[in-house]
Amino acid sequence: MTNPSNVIPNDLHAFWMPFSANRQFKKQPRMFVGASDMHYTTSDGTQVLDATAGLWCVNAGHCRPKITEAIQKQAAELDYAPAFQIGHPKAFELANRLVDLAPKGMDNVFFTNSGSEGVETALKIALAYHRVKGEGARFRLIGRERGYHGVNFGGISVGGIVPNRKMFGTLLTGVDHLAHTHLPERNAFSRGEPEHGAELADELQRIVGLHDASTIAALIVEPVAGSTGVLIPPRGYLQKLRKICDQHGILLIFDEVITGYGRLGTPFAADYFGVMPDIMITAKGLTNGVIPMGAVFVKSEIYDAFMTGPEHLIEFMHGYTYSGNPMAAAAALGTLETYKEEGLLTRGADLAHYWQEALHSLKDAPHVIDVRNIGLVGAIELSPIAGEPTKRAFCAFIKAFDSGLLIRTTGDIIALSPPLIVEKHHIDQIVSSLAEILKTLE
Ligand code: PXG
Ligand code: PLP
Repeated sequence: MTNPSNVIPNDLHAFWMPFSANRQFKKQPRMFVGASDMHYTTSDGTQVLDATAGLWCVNAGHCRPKITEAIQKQAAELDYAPAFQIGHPKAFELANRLVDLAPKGMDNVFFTNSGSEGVETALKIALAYHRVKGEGARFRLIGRERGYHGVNFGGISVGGIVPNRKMFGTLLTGVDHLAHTHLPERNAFSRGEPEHGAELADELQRIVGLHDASTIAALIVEPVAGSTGVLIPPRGYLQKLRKICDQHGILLIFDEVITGYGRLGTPFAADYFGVMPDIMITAKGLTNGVIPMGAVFVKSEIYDAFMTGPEHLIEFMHGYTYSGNPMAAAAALGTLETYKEEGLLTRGADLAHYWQEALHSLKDAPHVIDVRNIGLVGAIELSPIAGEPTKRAFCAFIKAFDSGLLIRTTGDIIALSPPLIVEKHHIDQIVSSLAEILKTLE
């Protein structure tokens, strides 16, 4: 099979890569062929320091023995079990372990295969919950500008990323959005939660006034928006959202796909902010990224509301062929074991200050217009090249890669989220490499 005539024949053509510049990539491929702990190995044998935990998911570092062994053993013991009307012990064991780890009151878990499916699941639970309670008029879903909730239709409807939405016609109806909370003019160079902007939560009150609470099912937000460039909630903002939701019987859904499993130095962002959602979506770090899996947590009141009617009937018409599948469950159990043994779900708290000060040392580096951080997440926002947004940060990504450092960029923002096993000397290396790269950017 050959490519169009202007491209050299290769075997990269068939794979339509997700969220990638396919043509640019296939001319200049970047390939990982191995990984261990904090590093990837490229196809030419270079070691690349992972400052992004893969795609925010490899929280325990790469190729960790407990996880590898769990998967190997599971593959030989029970490969697949039907997900509907039949169980296998590890899915139940995992659900119990997760409930023990989650904020108090999150008592039931629904398994999915990704964050995107977790989002669809959470939205469907919210809508169906009101209906089983006799409040079926609550059909509206509220999201937020710059929110990322995966790529399926429900998720892009409540999400707030214009390029992810505009190509796909009619999305879910009955959706409204809060304003995003990124206020660089007031909050630039914040350490941790920014001081200004909690009043943006009052927009929810305005939306309730417009549509009436009796039509609103749920509000979904990322506690810290990751994908659109690490947007940290202003101090008091999430608490206000919780209060307004409570006043009006609106379910609060936290999308913790990035913040879950230790990213902020607590098991979940709900713990960090002391704000308890009604539904919590997790994925990524659940299995250390090794096998696709998501877990949607719900409060027991929600689960219990469905457990009515004749016992032989299915209570919730939803599920995936691979919900809680044995390989994923084994990977997740191995992951939780690793987190526990190494204290990784709270390790971020010990390192957060060092991380913060290291990142903020880049304040005066060329092109830097903001540095922000929380837990073991950080962002360095660059001024865009006039007329060519995203180019400067993408150039930083390529230069970093070529110098042995993996970063993520979104727009003109560099987002950093190293595995939670990161050591201080890795942090020093990330920051000194970035300082050098920033000096060389156009
Ligand atoms: N919700 C949130 C908050 C996410 O961050 C998803 C849902 C979807 O998860 P899946 O597993 O379906 O991809 C995500 C995923 C990036 C990046 O570089 C972020 C995500 C995925 C890939 C890249 O910012 N977030
Ligand atoms: N499409 C078809 C034709 C199917 O039979 C199924 C599942 O049985 C699906 C889609 C959904 O697949 P999954 O359960 O893996 O999400």
